[in-house]
Amino acid sequence: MTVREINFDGLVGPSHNYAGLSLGNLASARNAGAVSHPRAAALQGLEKMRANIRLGLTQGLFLPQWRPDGAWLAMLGTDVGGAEPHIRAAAMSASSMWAANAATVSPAADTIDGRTHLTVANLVTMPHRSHEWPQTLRQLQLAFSARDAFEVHPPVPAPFGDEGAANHMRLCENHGAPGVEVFVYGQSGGPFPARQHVEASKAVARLHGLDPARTLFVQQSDEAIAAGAFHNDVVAVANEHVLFAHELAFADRDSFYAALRAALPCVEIIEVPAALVSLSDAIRSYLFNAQLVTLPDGGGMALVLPSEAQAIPAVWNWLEKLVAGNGPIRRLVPVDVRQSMANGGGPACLRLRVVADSADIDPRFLLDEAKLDEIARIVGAYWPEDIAPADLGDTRLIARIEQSWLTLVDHLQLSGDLIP
Ligand code: SUG
Repeated sequence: MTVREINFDGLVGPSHNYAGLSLGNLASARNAGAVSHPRAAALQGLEKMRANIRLGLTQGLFLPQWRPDGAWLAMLGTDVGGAEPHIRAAAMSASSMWAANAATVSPAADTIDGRTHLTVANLVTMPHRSHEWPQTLRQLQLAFSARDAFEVHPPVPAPFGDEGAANHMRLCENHGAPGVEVFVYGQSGGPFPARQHVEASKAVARLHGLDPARTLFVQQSDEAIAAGAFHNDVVAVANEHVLFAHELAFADRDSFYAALRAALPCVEIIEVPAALVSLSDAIRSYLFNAQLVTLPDGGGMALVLPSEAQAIPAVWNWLEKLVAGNGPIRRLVPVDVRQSMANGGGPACLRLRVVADSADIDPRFLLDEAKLDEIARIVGAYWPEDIAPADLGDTRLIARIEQSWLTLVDHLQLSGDLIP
């Protein structure tokens, strides 16, 4: 049995658009009303997955969701033709691409019953994301159906907001060893909502059967949320024994670091000082919204980060010094995910990490380069090239979005399981 970290990326769906739906997400607000490019967006995501496979990593996939979400609209007593524009936009959202918000995952080595536990995130704070979980849950139940290896939990009930792995970090000596799980929650963020509630974090930790001595609940700083860090993964990322974080990410960093060092003495904390990289530059560049990955064959760690980080000299200079030193992070791998970035989603938002044996996972959710080529061909042939928010009610566009999804799902032999 080979347990390794698998990154499941959410494929950008054919309805990807910029409707400005996420309060507190500065990129989403800045690009509200812009014309989106769903085909280019999905191809960018697929190239990121390919680059990770070429780094020697194991790659999985979550499918986009059926849009418009007619079941949700029906619960609101309407349909896509009759809905008000903001409700229609919410029903058309492709936001499930950000798989870091799909679920929280506790690997088998951390849980009391020795199985990997996943809790689908309720995403209740944002209306356009609050209806993602039923279709996400369905995919999780399929991908992780092996009951001896996995337990998939339904969402924590509202009103306790849960945004999944975007507010969860795991530190350990190596991926298969027992870890320390860190749940980061928000309390207030000035004008912006705190999307992860401590009640939800604690519920997930209990449901997963984590050891309280190896579980930390840490408050995100109000300042970070107010500056636009609507999820912790915008200001911090962890992998194995390394925590890479902005100095202002946490409300009480000294206590957090002390507790982390006590629970995992081998931890290495790499902190970026605010004097060198301001919170605002960190959020503009999304340098922390990186995939911090362990390269195979003792190659150290690499930071797969958005190419936007190269455009801000304070950020790029700091990173170049970091990899020139003798630390655990040896390589910078910039990737172009600009279409997702324009809605506030960097490389780390687009993936959910699951530590497991790939033999236990439904192979329809695992990728190799040949499968990537086929998916790229379908995206190239079907995904719309452009969408302006005003087009979202257009019946021809809707028919095309539906056809794109059906073609992909059929190709991946998931029609029988995913079509209601
Ligand atoms: O929830 N954007 C997403 C971005 C999520 C990023 N994920 C992580 N940080 N892990 C969000 O705010 C855009 C909404 C729009 O269509 O305007 C949006 O939902």
